Amino acid sequence: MITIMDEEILQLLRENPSAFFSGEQIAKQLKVTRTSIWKRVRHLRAAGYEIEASTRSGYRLIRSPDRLSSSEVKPLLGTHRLGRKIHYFQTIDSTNSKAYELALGGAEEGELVIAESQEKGRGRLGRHWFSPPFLNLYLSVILRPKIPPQGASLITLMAAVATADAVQKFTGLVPLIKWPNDILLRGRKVAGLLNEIHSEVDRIHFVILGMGVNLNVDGKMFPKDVRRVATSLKKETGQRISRKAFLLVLLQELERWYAVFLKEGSSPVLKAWRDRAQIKGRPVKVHSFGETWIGIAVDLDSDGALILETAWGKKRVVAGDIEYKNKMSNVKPQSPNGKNTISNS
Ligand code: BT5
Repeated sequence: MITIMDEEILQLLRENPSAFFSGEQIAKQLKVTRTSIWKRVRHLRAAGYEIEASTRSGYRLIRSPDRLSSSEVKPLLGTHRLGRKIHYFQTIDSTNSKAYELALGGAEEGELVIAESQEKGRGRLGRHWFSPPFLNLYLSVILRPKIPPQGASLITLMAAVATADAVQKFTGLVPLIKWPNDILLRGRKVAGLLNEIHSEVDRIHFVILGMGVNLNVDGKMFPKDVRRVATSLKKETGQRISRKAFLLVLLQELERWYAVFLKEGSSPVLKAWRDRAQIKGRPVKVHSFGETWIGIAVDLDSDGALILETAWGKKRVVAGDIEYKNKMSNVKPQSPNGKNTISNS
């Protein structure tokens, strides 16, 4: 574990990367003994930091590992709103659960929870998110937009657009968004979003934007059921991805799109989402609250619901999963086996 004292030592070493910092100076600044500095330096080396030590001159930071701790990320951040405070964990049950707890306790807009791995990474509807250590990105962002709860799905769409833009800026590859919030490369999921809100009837208290992006995980590592549907940036580009560098781009894109959403409202977000999703006119099978609908995707409604043309007329689907079908003739029309969750538009 990287302690606060470790962070402070690193901060001092980073201030003047080309020069040595004597053990005595560091000890004086942090008001501890030289022996405890030496112990922490040994610990930092074991954690992957390359620190040169000279008996005469002191310590010099040569190279940092690809870690996403506050001291690694914050000095590089180009954002204003996002990341002013970073809660970092080597491992955690779920960054979303932690962010929710922090937000209930008064954490401010823009605070981030970042973990190197998740023991109970969560997908939507109680599903699991595969979260192996030190390979990918597991991030939750606390937002406090002054909007009614009905606007929450627009925040999800906004985050999907920002993630897709970040992937494209970083790799040059062009991702597609699959309704509601999967980011796909060559038809496989490279990122997923889990957004949770806490609200009263007419206003949101906070939104937790949960983002999982597969960066360096190898295809073979995915559990069998996930392997068929998932990919990573490394797999798609053939190159190892700097998680820190990707995180910086992702936060910049998210901050940019959030500002657009707050200033200009939903239309630029919906337009960008439609461009990225290319769903109009595609035959789809939709699973929503235990019901299955088959039809042609007509559009995205202004609140983010999917509008479907079915044999029973137009349907609005507010939540669920879709499968793309190549041709309508490949799918048998199926009548829904319930009501309420899908309403006539
Ligand atoms: C999602 O759910 O796609 C939302 C995933 C959100 C994960 C982030 S990580 C940080 C934050 N903290 C959390 O606890 N969660 C968020 P859904 O659409 O329900 O997709 C889940 C399905 O995707 C699973 O049932 C698997 O089939 C598949 N899957 C699981 N792990 C995956 C992975 N690493 N990459 C691609 N697909 C995966």
